[in-house]
Amino acid sequence: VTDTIVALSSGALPAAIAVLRISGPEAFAAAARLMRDVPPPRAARVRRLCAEDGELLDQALVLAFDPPGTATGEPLVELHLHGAPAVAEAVQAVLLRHGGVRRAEPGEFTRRALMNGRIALTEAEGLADLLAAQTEAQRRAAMAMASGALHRNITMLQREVLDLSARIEALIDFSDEDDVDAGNEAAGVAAIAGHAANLGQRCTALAAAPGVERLHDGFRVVLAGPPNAGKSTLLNALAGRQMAIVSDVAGTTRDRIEVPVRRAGLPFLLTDTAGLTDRTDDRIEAIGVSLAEAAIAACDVLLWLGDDVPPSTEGKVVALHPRADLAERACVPSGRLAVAAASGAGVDALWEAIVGAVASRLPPENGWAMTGRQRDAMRAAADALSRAAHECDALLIAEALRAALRHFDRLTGTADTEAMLDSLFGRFCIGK
Ligand SMILES: Nc1nc2c(ncn2[C@@H]2O[C@H](COP(=O)(O)OP(=O)(O)OP(=O)(O)O)[C@@H](O)[C@H]2O)c(=O)[nH]1
Ligand SMILES: [Mg+2]
Repeated sequence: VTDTIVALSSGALPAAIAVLRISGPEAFAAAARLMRDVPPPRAARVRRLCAEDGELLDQALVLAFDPPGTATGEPLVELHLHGAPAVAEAVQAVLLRHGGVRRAEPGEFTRRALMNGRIALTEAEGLADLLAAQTEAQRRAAMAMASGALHRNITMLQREVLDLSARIEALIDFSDEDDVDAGNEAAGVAAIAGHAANLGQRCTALAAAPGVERLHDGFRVVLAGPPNAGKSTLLNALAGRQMAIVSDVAGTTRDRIEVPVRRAGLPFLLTDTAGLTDRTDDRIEAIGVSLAEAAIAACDVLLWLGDDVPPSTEGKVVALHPRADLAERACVPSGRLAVAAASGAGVDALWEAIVGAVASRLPPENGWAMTGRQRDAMRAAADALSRAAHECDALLIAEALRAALRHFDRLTGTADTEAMLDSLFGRFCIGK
């Protein structure tokens, strides 16, 4: 038997309104303990909510929804209470005294929506990201995911692979019969392999969607260069606050200093590093240098403050001409962006360059970002399809296509594992 669950679905109290949600087979009966009569489905009514002894607890707007067309797919009642913590607690206490009613676990409403086919797994994942979204780019990517854009793409691929599967199974069945023309069969297999190759390419393209990791953790912008180049001064200017110590002593910065900053609706993680030098006999500075080298290796954007050639990195390099306010540095070499962090000159232009450097790694307008799990499953499907494309044996093609379908099932949640769902819904708040 399914429990009936209750939780506050609105934000922290006190607030103007508190929305209490009740979902499950006993939702209507539990709500009836509080009021004279539960309003008819989908009609908003004001009701006096009373405890069992008749004490008035609140006047509330009550909404009842009958299945299957509800958010959870179950009988659902919403009580829009006045947002005082004591009121919400007293009303919940009455509901919890009803048999079969308990408090909801985090994300349990959404989990039921998934179980009852009200939303797809990728949409639930998008919803989890949406709740955690802190920047505009995160919000847009999560919204696209929550609205099912990825799911629609997967469903389309799934249909085409199923169709190929059916065709290859038919070929296998017929090849048992003696009068089948071997040339025709080979042509049929080749056509199916060609189509599988095309589907595999489409999966690879989908798997190339940007990762949500960057949208969550921020693009890694690393400031590096020789000692005393002005890295820490520039970090402070970019962050708009005093984060790192500045001094004319070479080797001031030893630790990596990380500052999360939002700019143009994007999250960035700025990292100040120790000045790169091989002429130090200070053990601690040497450790700082190796930390700096590691940061450079893992960056998305390198801001290079040295006058020599920047180190080659995986990320984009923005070569700077720092301390441009000094008379002896008035001449800006070509290909260098002049900044004078001490006065703030050039800092806005530098931000533009940084945002431009990460633009290509952003989800397209209304595009979604993929989680690592989704990308793995999509890549595995692409691999299975390319296996099918390179195979001449009908039986092996059929097997590869079945493998691709299993990976799609993992993506859409039809072949869900409990552990994955637990970790997903653990990210939700209670009442969601
Ligand atoms: N005139 C001028 N001086 C600057 C500017 N930026 C930094 N400085 C000076 O340069 C010196 C070194 O600055 P820092 O920001 O500490 O340099 P750093 O690269 O972090 O140095 P380390 O941490 O030792 O590697 C300080 O005396 C700063 O005041 C600038 O834009 N203009
Ligand atoms: Mg420094």
